[in-house]
Amino acid sequence: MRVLTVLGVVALGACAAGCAGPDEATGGSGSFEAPGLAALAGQAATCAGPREKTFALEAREVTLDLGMGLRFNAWTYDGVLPGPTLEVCEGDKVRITVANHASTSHGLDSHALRTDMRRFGPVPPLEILTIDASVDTPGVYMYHCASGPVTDVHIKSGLYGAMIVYPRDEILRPARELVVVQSAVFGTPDASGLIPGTDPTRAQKNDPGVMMFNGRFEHPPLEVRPGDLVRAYVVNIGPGVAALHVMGTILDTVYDGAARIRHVQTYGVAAGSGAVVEFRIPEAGTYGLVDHDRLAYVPWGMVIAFDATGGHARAPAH
Ligand SMILES: [Cu+2]
Repeated sequence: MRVLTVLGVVALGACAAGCAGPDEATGGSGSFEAPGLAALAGQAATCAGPREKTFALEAREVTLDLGMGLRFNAWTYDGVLPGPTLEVCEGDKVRITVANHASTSHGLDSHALRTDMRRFGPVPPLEILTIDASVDTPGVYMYHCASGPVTDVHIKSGLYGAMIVYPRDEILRPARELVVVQSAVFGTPDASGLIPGTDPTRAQKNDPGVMMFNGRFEHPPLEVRPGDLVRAYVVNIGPGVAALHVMGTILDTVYDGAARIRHVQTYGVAAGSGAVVEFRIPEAGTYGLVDHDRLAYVPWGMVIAFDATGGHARAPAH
């Protein structure tokens, strides 16, 4: 297994292919684009779109490359870990379908919905679950498999993702945006680096083999400039509380439900919850988003680096 250090990660320096160009940086907005990072449509495009939105997901069993020489026999939505980010706007009507192409029953429970939980399934293999509901509360929410008493193992096997409900009337500040989904793998790799599936005993004890952001152990540094505002839509699948911290700065604003919390060094996001966090890049340098209670996993890549070493002057007031 290839092990990186914090400095090793942030010292990668030059931005990997797919990072935003210089014209998009300072004072810029829009989704970061990088390998392994889901691009976002964003509030403006999502809220300008049709007020009825349909998401067709597929439950699939796939072997995923997690990076650092490890692979995982995962249960997924659409073959990716985490599942696709579902972007909707406050007041939208939403239809979510899950076509079950896996070998056991699966469903879908989105925390953004207020509806009879029995509508979340599960459905057996080869059947399609359909959920119709509306979304009325802005925020970033967890969605996950719903399969009765065995839901825990299904979630821990990879059936989870983030759903963003953008506010319709409150226009968000221009920012560079990304989704951060924190989760874990509850298994042990074999000699070839394959984690053959979820170990039910470890799952029951909430004893992860390794934890990760966005279903991967490797994250290319994201290019930013001093003065940039970064907005992270954070969902914690679990286990435990994610102690969200950005090394080198202070969280400017945390949106947690209806609350607006200012100037926080570290913010706790419970398992099964989400928060939208904003921070400004104060000066040229490198910054790292971590779970401050899980720094032990940094050598396994559990850090997202922001690279502002492009040599630009310190930004004015922020
Ligand atoms: Cu399931």
